[in-house]
Amino acid sequence: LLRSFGVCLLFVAAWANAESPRYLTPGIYTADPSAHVFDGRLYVYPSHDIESGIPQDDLGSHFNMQDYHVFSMDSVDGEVTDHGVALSVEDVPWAKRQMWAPDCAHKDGKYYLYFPAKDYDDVFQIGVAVSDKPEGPFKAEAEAIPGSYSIDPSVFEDEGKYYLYFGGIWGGQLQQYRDNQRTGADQEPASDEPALCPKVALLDSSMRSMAEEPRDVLILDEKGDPLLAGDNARRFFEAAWVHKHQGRYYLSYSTGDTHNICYATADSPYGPFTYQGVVLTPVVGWTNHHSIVKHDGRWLLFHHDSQPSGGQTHLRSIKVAELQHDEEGRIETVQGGEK
Ligand code: FUB
Repeated sequence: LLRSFGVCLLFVAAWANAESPRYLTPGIYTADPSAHVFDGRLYVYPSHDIESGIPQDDLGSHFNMQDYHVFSMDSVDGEVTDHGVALSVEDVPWAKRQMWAPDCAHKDGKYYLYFPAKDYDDVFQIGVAVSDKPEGPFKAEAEAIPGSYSIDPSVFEDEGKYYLYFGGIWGGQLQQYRDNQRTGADQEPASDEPALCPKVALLDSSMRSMAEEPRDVLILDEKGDPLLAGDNARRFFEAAWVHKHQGRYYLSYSTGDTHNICYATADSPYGPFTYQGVVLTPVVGWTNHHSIVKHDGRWLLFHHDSQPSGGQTHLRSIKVAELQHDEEGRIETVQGGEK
C-alpha cells in the first residue's frame, strides 16, 4: 500500500510539474508582464486587458486597454498583491486610447512608468509617468517623450545608464517610420530585405527624454547578416526585452505572427545581437510577450496566455516560469503550452 501511495505521490508531482505555472492575477486579465526587483521585492507591470466591445482586427484595436495595475510579491511563490489602478488613460493629457505594454525603471528614489498609447491622431507614442513608490500611483507628464513612437517600451539599466528599447510592427506602427521620421505609410521591407529592427536610445538624466536619436538594434544570423523580413520565425516583431547574464547582453523579443519569444546575444546593449534560439514557444492566444528577471538567485520568465479566458486573444493572464541558462549561457526553451 505504502509503495503504491508513493507512486501516486510521484504521479501527482509529475502531473503538477507538467501543468502550466500558476496564474498570478486571478479575477483580472493582465498581459505583457514587465518584472523588476525593487528593494528586494518583485514588482510586475502588466497591461490590463478588458472586454471593451471593439471588434478584433489586424491592427489590434480590440486591445483597448484603459489603465494599469501594479502587482508585487515577496517571492515568486508568494502571495500576489494587486496595488490597484496605478495610471489611467483619463489622467494622461496626450493619450486617447490603447494603453499597451508598459515597463518601469527606478532612479534616485523615483519610479518611472513608461507606456505606449495612441494619441488623438491615432498615432502611438511613448509616455512616462512618475511616482515616489514602485506601485504608484504615477503622475503622467503632459506630453509624450519627444521623438518617441511605436510601442512596447522597456528600460534596461546597466552600469548607471538607462536604455529605452521600443518598437513593434503591424498594429504597433513601426513600419510607418524610416530614420525616426514618420512616413505614415505602411512600408514593410520586402521579404528578401533586412527586417525592421527594435530601437534603442539612452535616456537622459531626467528619465523623461532620450539623450540621443534612437538607433536600430541589429539582429544578425549565424553568418553575420541581418535577419530578413521574410524570416518570420526569427525576425523581430514586438516586445523587446534585455537582460544581462555573465557579462553578455540578451535581447529577447516576440516574432509576432509565428508566436515565439526568441533571443539573441551581444557584447553591448546597443548590439549588434546574434540570433541564438527560442526562449518560449507559442502560448494559447495570438500574442506572446514576456520579461526576464533574476530574483533570489533564480532567473524567472514572466509571460501570459489566454487559457483562463477560454482562448480569447485580448483577454490574457500573466504567469511565471523558471528560466535556465546552461553553462555556455544558452537559454533552455520553455514550452508555452499552445495545444
Ligand atoms: O497588449 C497589447 C500588445 O499586444 C502589446 O503591446 C504587444 O506586445 C502584444 O502583446
